[in-house]
Amino acid sequence: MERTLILDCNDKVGEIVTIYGWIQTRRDHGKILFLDVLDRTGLIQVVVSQDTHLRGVSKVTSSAHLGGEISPQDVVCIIGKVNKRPTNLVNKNIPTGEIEISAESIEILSKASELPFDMGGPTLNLELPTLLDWRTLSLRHPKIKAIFKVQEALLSSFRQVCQKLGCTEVVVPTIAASSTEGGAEVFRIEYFEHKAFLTQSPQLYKQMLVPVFERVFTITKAYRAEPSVTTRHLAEVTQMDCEFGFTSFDELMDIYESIAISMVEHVQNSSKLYLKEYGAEEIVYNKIPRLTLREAQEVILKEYGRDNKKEKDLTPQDEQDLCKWAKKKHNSDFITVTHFPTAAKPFYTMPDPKNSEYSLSYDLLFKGIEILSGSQRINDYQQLVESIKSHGMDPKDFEMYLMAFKYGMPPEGGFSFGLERMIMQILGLANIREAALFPRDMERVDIRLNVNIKNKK
Ligand code: AMO
Repeated sequence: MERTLILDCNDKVGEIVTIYGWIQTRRDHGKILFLDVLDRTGLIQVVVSQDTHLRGVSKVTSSAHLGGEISPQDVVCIIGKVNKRPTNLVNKNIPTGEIEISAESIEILSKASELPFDMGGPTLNLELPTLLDWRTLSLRHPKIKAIFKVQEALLSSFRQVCQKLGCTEVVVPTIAASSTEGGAEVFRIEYFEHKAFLTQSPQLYKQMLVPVFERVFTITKAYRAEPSVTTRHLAEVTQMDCEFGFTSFDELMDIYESIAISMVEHVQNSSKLYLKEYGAEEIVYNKIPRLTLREAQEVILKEYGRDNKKEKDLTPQDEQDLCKWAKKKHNSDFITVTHFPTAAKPFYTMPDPKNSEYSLSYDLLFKGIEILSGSQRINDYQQLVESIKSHGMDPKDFEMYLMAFKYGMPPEGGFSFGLERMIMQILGLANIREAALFPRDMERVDIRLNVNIKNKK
């Protein structure tokens, strides 16, 4: 018989259906056995009685253990009748809560080994390292899976908005001959007989593509050799990047703020059930406040009593406090901070023509953490060559990149959203590792590595 997806059983009351899926839980109640069965569309309760025919189930013991050896994560094919549940047994928490299947036959298609922990509860009560050690299994739990349905919603809305803005989607290399963001946090790799780097961001390539497409976007991996363990840093990050030709500093901020709002709106509309599972608060976004770094540091001093006015960046505590302030004063979960010191930014960042000590750069903070950064870029060839030199690098290492500027580059700029940080903040996760399917950090590449770790906040 043709397969019926579990969610579609809602329209098949009184009919015989065939469902395929995984056993989520089994509950033995004397002469009746309840199975929760899960497929890609959802979960349904299946009632097994003594009349149910068990195919491929070898150890069918009588009475108490109806269903014999059926156990969680077994892959099954079940044929049965869809019935309305008695009113007092309706489960309002699931979309199939008003129905159940009375099983006529069950076949085990793939038997699961005994599980290392209970996967039947509404949450997986495991420490993060255990959750990650058993990733293939823990991802199957509906509450963990929900994180990656939110990820999917963010990715697809980012893509849609960028397409509407006239950006061409590009795929760029992650192996490069030079580093992009500066600093020591770069992975060196052996590339045949040469040295190369894993890209810290798609930065140079997206800029090189502006004279080709004018507006581009990419969703790509970026690598950061962070030699410490924090709750907000990964060694492999998913970045959602844009680059726009013929745009001013203010237009760039308008654009990324509208993309952020569109993504959040889309997630709030499309992923209500997943957000509810995490008790995620509704996200508020009126007009997003914009402060320069120095203005933001004034707020920190006035409202929170910390004098960081000489610092070249925000501290993690500053980010949290500024977000609290933006919520209280402006009813916004977002806040933009601009004009970071030029000396502290990568070589491609445009100094502010009004005061070159500061740059035309911005960060977007969301619910206590930076989720995006970017800038207006230096688009003049000679100025860029000088900037590379003043950052202690050799323009010869940037030959291909500089070529794009030598032959006609309009005023341009862009930005990059960190996907995992967005998910973490939307769902209120305690650790960014929960927001990556297979997170990489200093102590883990799927399996735990044996390393000395520095901890930082
Ligand atoms: P930046 O280095 O600020 O800027 O990165 C952009 C965004 O990527 C995310 N991010 C990270 N997330 C988790 N772990 C990390 N180690 C990590 N590093 C970065 C953050 C951050 O805001 N090329 C510029 C962007 C541009 O100018 O267009 C860049 O990479 O959310």
